[in-house]
Amino acid sequence: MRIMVVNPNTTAEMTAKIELSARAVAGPGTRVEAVTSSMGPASIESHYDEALSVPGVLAAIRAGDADGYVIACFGDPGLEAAREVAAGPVVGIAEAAMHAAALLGRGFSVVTTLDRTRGRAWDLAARYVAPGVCRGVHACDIPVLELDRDPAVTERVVTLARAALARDGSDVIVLGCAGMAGLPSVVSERVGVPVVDGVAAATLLVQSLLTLGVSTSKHGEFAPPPPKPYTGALAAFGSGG
Ligand code: 2AL
Repeated sequence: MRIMVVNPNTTAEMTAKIELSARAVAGPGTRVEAVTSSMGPASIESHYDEALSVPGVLAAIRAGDADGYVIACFGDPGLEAAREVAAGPVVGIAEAAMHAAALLGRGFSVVTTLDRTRGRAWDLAARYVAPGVCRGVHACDIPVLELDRDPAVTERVVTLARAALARDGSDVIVLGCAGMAGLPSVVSERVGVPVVDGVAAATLLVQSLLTLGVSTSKHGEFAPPPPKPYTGALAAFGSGG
């Protein structure tokens, strides 16, 4: 089977890291290809960035011919729209990580990048898991594109994760950015609880859905969108009409 992992930001170095993380867990019969969005923000750390990342995500998925898709940004940008247009299952990394974490303990804490992204993480937790399962969302205050460059990242995430576990009374840590994909084992070893990276979790969830032989229901809400013309910069996204 072939899984396309879409990096919704336009930074190719980050895509390479995402691809490594997805390939590290994919089964022997699974081919993983990570693609960088062709338009939009270099990193996603605001509602504005997130909104403007969605056309690139949808363009990549519309052009893709994989069996299933991962949206590799912790805001899960464009997830529902992607389900309408993709031929196979689509899973977001926040969705996958939070569902996985909820299977591993009574409650989890999210460790993310900038303080301003915490609201989106809380919104997604309210959507994906039962009340009280997400116990806290904590920011390490490192911008997405600094995650690779700042040698203090692991230490900051470990310190924050320890404090989060104590303060929130949680059992599991969720890493709240695709740029943290390389960190789960080192953080888990240091902190002593399961640490979930959404890129790996989403890749394996898509692989599982494909192995089960199931995909997004096209019965109602996620049927292909009604054809109509689109104008201006979005003209290529329209059809028929
Ligand atoms: C992210 C992410 O996963 N990719 C990106 O560009 N921004 N998430 C975040 N919380 O900063």
